[in-house]
Amino acid sequence: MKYKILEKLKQGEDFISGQEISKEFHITRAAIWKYINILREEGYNIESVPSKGYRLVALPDILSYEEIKEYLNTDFMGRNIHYFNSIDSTNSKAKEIALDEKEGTVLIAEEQTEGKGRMGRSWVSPKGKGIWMSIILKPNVEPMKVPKLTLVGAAAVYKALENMGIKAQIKWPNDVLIDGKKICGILTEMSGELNMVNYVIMGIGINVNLDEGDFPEELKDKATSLKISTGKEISRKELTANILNEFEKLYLKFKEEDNIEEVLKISRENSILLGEEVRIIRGNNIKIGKAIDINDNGELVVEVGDKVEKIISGEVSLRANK
Ligand code: BT5
Repeated sequence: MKYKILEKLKQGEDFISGQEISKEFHITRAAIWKYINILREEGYNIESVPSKGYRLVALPDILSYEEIKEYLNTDFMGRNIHYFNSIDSTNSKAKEIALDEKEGTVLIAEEQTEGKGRMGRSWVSPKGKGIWMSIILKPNVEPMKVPKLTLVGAAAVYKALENMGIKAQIKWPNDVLIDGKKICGILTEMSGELNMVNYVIMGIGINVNLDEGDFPEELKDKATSLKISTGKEISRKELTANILNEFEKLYLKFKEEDNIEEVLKISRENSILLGEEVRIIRGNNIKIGKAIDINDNGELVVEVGDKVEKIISGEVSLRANK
């Protein structure tokens, strides 16, 4: 009911009387008042004037389905959104519910208190400033193909930013950068058996409107936000929908045709690693080589001495003294 009232307020440019709402939805004035207050708590600025009724003054930039849907043009991606004001980690929660949810279900939180990076690292996710979301996927593909999905996610973020006039770069396999600093990280987690995928959780974190002070000291040199780099606030709901729109198209090609051509093109043309010296870090073992390609399987090809190595996952970082 509250969303029906919200829709009605969104349609009207001027005040809508309590009587009109009450007649249309067959509810009492007291009930309308209750729903209006709930909407206000969610961040909607609704003015009420006794003789005139209610008027929506401003829409909040919150990441509920109600706010995202007007920018969405997907078939199934993001059509079912679980929205949280605060949560430990959207990836952790997604894993709890994945088996019971449809493919394309998205979990989004305004804040994460225990946001996760890869290999037990943490992800800074302050309230109302970023996009912290996880997409539940159920591709009927061999588990060994799943690592490619991280590249699909990064390419979708790249394209969505491009649609909004922002130029980014991709650091294989899971980072998106601006001016050499990280604005997005992707954490892909899978549950599967030897030859079958139960589900994949694709966690995407984007620093949208964070200010310098939102980053801990140790990240200030390595991380930035869209607001810091462009000098203006970016609509989180528009960007979220844009990512889901782009992701659905690329994901369907991956899943149904095993085709990641466009993803590879984007990854190669906008790679921060290709042509550079990289460190391949596997536990205590560190090798130095030159990244020369991202091959058709989505693996990073690195020249180490006179040998060529293909890297599927693992930690690859740019040499610090580059
Ligand atoms: C990642 O890991 O980049 C994956 C991040 C995935 C975050 C999303 S948010 C929604 C979903 N739910 C979750 O709990 N996680 C996912 P990795 O490559 O391991 O990078 C982690 C490292 O990046 C940290 O050790 C820090 O150095 C740095 N870092 C932490 N928070 C950051 C931030 N907000 N922006 C940029 N860098 C950050």
